[in-house]
Amino acid sequence: MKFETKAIHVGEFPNLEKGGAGDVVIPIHLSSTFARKEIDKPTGGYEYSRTGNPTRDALEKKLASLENAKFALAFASGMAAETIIGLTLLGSGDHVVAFDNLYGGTRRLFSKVFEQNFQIEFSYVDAVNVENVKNAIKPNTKLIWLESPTNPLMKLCDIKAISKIAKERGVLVVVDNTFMSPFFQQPLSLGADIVVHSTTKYLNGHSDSIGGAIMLSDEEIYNKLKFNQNTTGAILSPFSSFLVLRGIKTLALRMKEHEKNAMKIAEYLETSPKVKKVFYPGLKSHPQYELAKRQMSGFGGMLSFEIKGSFQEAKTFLENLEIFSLAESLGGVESLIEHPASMTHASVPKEEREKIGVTDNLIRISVGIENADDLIEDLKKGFRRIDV
Ligand code: P1T
Repeated sequence: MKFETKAIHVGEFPNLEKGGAGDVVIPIHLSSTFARKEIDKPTGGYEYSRTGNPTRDALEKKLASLENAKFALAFASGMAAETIIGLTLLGSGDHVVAFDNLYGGTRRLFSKVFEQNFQIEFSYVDAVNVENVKNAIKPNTKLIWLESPTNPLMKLCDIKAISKIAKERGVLVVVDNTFMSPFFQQPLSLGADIVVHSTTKYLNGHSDSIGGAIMLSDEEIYNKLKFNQNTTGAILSPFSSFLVLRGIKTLALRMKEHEKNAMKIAEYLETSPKVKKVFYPGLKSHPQYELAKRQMSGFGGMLSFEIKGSFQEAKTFLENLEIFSLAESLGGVESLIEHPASMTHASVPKEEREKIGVTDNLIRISVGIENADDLIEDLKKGFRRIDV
């Protein structure tokens, strides 16, 4: 089955057997518990909704199929999914090699929880250069944690090359695939072991639910993750599961539109006299344009740029737009714009932010699926308010 067909049907084939109502859309099973006739036989396999729920199950089947994984788990948020990966695969004294440019909340989880509370050691490297990752691996390295493209600088890393090195050294590779969605990139097919998503973003696609997911094919690790998810209760609710199931049905259509609009906006920004630099992997000026073409089947809807000037120019520009909402998050149908240094990456210390390029004049856009001409007009309106 091809991607678009899986996105619509997997997990939701109508039950036409005796007793099945034939719903073409999986119902929202709100029941917190499931009754049984015999004490040792849960009816239909379900006991209690923290452990398993039919709506969440349907979503997990769909999520697994989109990443060509055997298994998936749906979580209360992207951060909950990341936390369970850490709790399951890491212990005191272990070491992790991580891309130095990651979502700020992920860096916060690593430094304020895993490092401080559990004595797990992190080396942050510029994974654009595979050698940096290779050189950072130590005898106690358990995981390599990647985003590609990164949030917010749109840097890429070679997932295939890094996974090959990791395999040789017995280290697992986790890829946060939130920015591309499985429509444009499938890290497991490139050799990664575990994929993590904030389903809050493109998978749900409508900025109306917080959720996370893990997809993988290793049964032993899956069972451990599932055990810890059930034990800690980090599950996605039935209603949110329904919203993500519904969102995924239009993922393919949405991603194509996000990309089309992002390309137009990136090209426009490159011509604007108020812009210093644009970061979008679909531009030939992107230093990893060739890798982007090889590793992904599209370039996505996220981009960032440096405005000429400083914090004040960025602030004036951002506060004078009408269609773009000045808001954190991404991946919804509506365009969002934000200032990483003050918003999504505020928890990263200033010195570290500047070292990795999250400067005060950096602006990030999640390009929605409105008409691109209207979006460009809105940006022009903002630029007219600044004098550089
Ligand atoms: O917000 P939550 O669903 O918990 O997901 C966290 C997360 C994980 N990974 C990536 C790459 C992310 O971008 C996020 C959340 N990011 C934002 C809220 C943001 O505006 O970048």
